[in-house]
Amino acid sequence: MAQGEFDTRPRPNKLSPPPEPTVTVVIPAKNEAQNLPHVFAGIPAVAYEVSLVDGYSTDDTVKVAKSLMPDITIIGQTRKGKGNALACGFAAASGDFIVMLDADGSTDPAEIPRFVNALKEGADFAKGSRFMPGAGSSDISRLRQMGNYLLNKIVNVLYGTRYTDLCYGYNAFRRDCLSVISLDAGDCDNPDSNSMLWGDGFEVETLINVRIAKAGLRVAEVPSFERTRHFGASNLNAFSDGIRVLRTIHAERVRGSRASSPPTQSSIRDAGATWSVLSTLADETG
Ligand SMILES: Nc1nc2c(ncn2[C@@H]2O[C@H](COP(=O)(O)OP(=O)(O)O)[C@@H](O)[C@H]2O)c(=O)[nH]1
Ligand SMILES: [Mg+2]
Repeated sequence: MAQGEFDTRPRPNKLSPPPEPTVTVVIPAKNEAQNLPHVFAGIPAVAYEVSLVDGYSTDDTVKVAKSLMPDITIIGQTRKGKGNALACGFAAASGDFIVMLDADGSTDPAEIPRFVNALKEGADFAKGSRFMPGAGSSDISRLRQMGNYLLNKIVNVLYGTRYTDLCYGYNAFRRDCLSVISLDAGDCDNPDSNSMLWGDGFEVETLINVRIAKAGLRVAEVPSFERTRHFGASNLNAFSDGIRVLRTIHAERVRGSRASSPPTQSSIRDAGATWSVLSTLADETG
């Protein structure tokens, strides 16, 4: 620069806020072509990385997803089940925060900021709940609600947790929780649509909740309203999947404390999850 000239280039502001965390939304989908327009209408694609994990759909799920959201990442799964789909989606996610969203229209994308805010405020795991003030469900049957209540009680007694909704699929977490959640995504080059490991089915949410609790991470429960699935029927069987959940609770108990923990401040916290609750919708506006 010549003498007497001023450097007018913008200087980095030492006080500038840290960059906003990036968010990946992982959507397991099995034959949900008819429901995707309702779901995607509520997702601002520019704000998030969106990944759909296809469960060997025989309808136009993948085609519809691509046409509605050309930037979407489509992922194939390696085995059978919603849990395996989530494992594959998590393994490919690049966001700082990962949000789990269903493809049937029951989980409302408008609630995503609620989950993201809970993580921004310091939670490691933002756990959706249909059974707290400001929450609800028009989708859950009486039988499933009863089963969920009992299984939830068992987990709370065994693990000293304060969950209010064990078997709910709307959750979000910091990506460094992945080492604690520790799901086996399998081999993408050799998918086997017939095989299923523990954790690959609907017991996946319980597995995640129990592992988060055992690792002593910080949990914030977030009120959520579960809407009725728009088209089609649930893939869940209250009895057989309920038994898988029960066996998962037992298996995780037998395995004892997991050795791995995420390389965050959470790992130096005392054992036993700490809790906070976003109990009013007013919390979102902050
Ligand atoms: N990729 C994939 N998605 C699945 C599978 N099973 C269920 N899902 C998806 O997981 C979400 C929840 O499943 P759903 O059948 O609605 O179960 P419910 O909400 O517990 O009644 C939906 O988006 C389904 O399309 C599967 O085997 N593979
Ligand atoms: Mg559903």
